[in-house]
Amino acid sequence: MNHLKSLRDYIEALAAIGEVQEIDRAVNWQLEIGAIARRCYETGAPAPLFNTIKGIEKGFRVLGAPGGVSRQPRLYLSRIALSLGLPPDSTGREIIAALVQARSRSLLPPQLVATGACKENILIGDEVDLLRLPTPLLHDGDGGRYLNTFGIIVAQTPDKRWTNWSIARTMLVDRNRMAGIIAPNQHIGMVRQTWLDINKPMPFALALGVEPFLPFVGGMPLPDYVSEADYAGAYFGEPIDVVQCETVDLQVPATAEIVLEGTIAIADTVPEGPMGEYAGYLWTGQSSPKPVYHVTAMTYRNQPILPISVAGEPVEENHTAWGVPNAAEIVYTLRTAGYPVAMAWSPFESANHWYAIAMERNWRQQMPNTSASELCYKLGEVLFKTKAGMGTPKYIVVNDDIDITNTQEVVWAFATRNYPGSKGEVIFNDEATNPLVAFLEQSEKMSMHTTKVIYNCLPPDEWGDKLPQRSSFTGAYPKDLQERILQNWQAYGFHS
Ligand SMILES: Cc1cc2nc3c(=O)[nH]c(=O)nc-3n(C[C@H](O)[C@H](O)[C@H](O)COP(=O)(O)O)c2cc1C
Ligand SMILES: [Mn+2]
Repeated sequence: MNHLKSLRDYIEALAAIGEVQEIDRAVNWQLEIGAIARRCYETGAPAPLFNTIKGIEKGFRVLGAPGGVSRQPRLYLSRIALSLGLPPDSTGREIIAALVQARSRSLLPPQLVATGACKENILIGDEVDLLRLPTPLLHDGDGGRYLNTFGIIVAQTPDKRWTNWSIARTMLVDRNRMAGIIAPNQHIGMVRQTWLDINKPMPFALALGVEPFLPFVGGMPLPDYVSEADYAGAYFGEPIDVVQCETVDLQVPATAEIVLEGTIAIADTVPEGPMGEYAGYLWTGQSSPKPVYHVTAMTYRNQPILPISVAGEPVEENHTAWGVPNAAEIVYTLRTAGYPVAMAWSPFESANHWYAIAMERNWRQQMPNTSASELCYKLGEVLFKTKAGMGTPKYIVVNDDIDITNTQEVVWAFATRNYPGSKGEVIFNDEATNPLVAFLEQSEKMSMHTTKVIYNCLPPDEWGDKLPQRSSFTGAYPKDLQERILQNWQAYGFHS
């Protein structure tokens, strides 16, 4: 495993495979950066590294699309793979396997080191000035400039037993304040509640520009009380290096580009939002009061790089750094409950509203006397009791003869194997939900409960374990003929 220990190591690894585009021409933080990054997501172009930003001091930089997908052949998932320490041409299956395997290893807490790159510049109290940072206005219609879209927020319970690292957006307010979403059913909200219970503001640290694995663990729905840093250590088989903060008793990843420290007010709020979101919509004009982050220290590397995620239509980091580890957590959760799950994946086109789950091909032998729809019901009963099943309303269960990382195959399975009505749609009413799911009714956004569905796209019970032959290149011709044709492809006159 190639553990990339800083954002700069990651950028170097991207450069080696043509996945980063340095831009020296001066760009505007007001919409131009966001629009360029958006076009990169949508065309699979390299991640843009903005070296010169108008009105911002020289050297302060922005990295767009750090977790986007690539249009290069065989490198579609390369940003995800490199972030996870895997070869750049890894498949979705290999990526999920790596994340799942690490879940059964012993947790490995981070290691406190004396200092790190994030301490090259230290500004405390009145010296803090967030307005110096190249915070972009990401979309036309956003309620403000978003400073945090890809950084890790460190939150710790007062008894210090649980340290949570997660991603939640924060909007710039002024030189020493931000405001952001703190959902009560996310761990940051649960940890904050333990501070509200003792009537104290919650200390926080926001680490921006961290080593590339950490946003993926920040987006992973690990169970309550599990510290993401400890899972990251288990994943690499070596602890993550952290350094002590200056003004709060918290620790942050040592190689972070920028660290903001402070406290989240008990009651103080300001209007936040709207912001273009991962479902692909921007609810223009809708802001709401959100807790204020008061910043008491700002430390940064020389020539700091702020990575950003420009949320919106797929594929951006919500779909990769949240969707992919969420799928791995679904596999781990269902396997731990005893179900023969081969693979799970979020078809990126679904904007995190679908997860596909592939059962081992012989699941019927492993679970005799269970119909396909009974199996779907059992899976839902497990999933919807855990955080792994909280974020998403719709699940598509297939056999592992379907490559669920290929959305074309998922759609084909849905179309040809799903029986309309109660056999094909296993409904769960009144389940806990993430309020950002696009189709929720207003009352459901408030109650954070909605209807969820498991689409039974398993081979129909009458087919049993005997699937019809697939009528395709790989399914309908002898293996030796297929190989001969592939070898001779250019000889026939085809170019690719
Ligand atoms: C790029 C990106 C942006 C995200 N933005 C938010 C956000 O603004 N609010 C939120 O609640 N979750 C957001 N998430 C999802 C959470 O990170 C995810 O649900 C994670 O599991 C939360 O951490 P926790 O499990 O420790 O609560 C985002 C994820 C990614 C990858
Ligand atoms: Mn957590």
